Amino acid sequence: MPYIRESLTDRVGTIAFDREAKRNALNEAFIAELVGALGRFEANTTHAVVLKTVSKSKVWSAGHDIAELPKRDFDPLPYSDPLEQLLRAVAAFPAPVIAMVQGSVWGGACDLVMACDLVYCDDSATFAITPAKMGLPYTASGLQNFMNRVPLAIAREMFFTADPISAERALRAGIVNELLPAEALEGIVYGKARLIADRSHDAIRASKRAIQALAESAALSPQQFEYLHGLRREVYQGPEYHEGIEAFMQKRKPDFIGCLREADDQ
Ligand code: LCV
Ligand code: LCV
Repeated sequence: MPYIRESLTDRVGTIAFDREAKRNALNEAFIAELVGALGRFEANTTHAVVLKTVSKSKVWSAGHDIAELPKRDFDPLPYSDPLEQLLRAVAAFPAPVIAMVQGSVWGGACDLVMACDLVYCDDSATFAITPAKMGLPYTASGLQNFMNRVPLAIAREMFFTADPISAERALRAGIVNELLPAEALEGIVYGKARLIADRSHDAIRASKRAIQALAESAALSPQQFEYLHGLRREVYQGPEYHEGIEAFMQKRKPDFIGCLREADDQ
């Protein structure tokens, strides 16, 4: 498995990201291994799973593999998107999934951290959600994931600026459960995982599923749903999404203002 290292000890599973060359960007093959590992852990009565990087690195994950995003006119994050499938697999896993974060977290990887049940980090961690950098319309489920986790003011700041927030601010905002010294992080995370693994798996599975169901329960009329879908389609069929992708692939800063000028000229 070129992208992850997987282990299981005393009912605590570990998945370590091992795609440093691409800053642990989550492509389809990487995600297939992550989902596969969760499936194997579920089959082996695993009572807690830790997500981490194989070694302390500057970047925990650079988010969705941008090379795998559609170039224009198609929904970049459809329900079937591998990253969306991973987020659902983490939420559906019948035991707590714990993110141990060292380094920067970007885009869909920030959504992945938010989908985890518990998050612990050291002060090298930063968190950024980046659709505004990509000209990309984020998903309603992803927005709800953030709104369930952080105050609206923080969710708006993160989505409107696409700027990383520090570990200290992430602690205050409720993104992380604890901000720990780097040398203590692994010991404390695995101590929590082992404590959870020693508790009633049935009671915890029921609590996790109930919390998930209650957190997701937002009454949306079909008309409201269609409105949200229309908002997204306007963006991913627009020039700014195309410019966002092109700019990243050409390793340059996107020129969204230029898109506005082009639109005015047309
Ligand atoms: C593919 C990559 C990536 C990458 N994909 O190293 O949130 S949404 O809605 O936007 C969602 C759709 C999403 O998740 O979009 C992705 C959002 N991610 C980002 O905006 C982060 C993009 N990456 C970066 O800003 C930098 O790579 C960071 C700051 C993470 C690391 O910078 P550093 O200088 O350490 P490089 O940029 O040199 O990247 C090393 C290699 O990883 C590739 C990048 O193209 C380069 O590949 P090559 O060595 O082949 O040139 N890479 C990095 N991120 N998300 N590929
Ligand atoms: C009956 C008790 C109790 C007790 N019931 O003193 O959250 S849920 O879903 O689980 C929910 C259903 C719920 O609330 O379940 C109960 C959760 N409570 C606990 O888990 C705490 C259980 N108790 C303890 O851990 C210890 O008793 C504490 C740490 C509270 C105090 O310890 P300490 O050494 O000071 P003892 O354990 O010696 O208890 C003194 C007396 O109180 C009884 C206990 O059985 C003992 O009675 P006897 O002297 O007759 O032996 N006792 C304590 N908690 N929840 N009885």
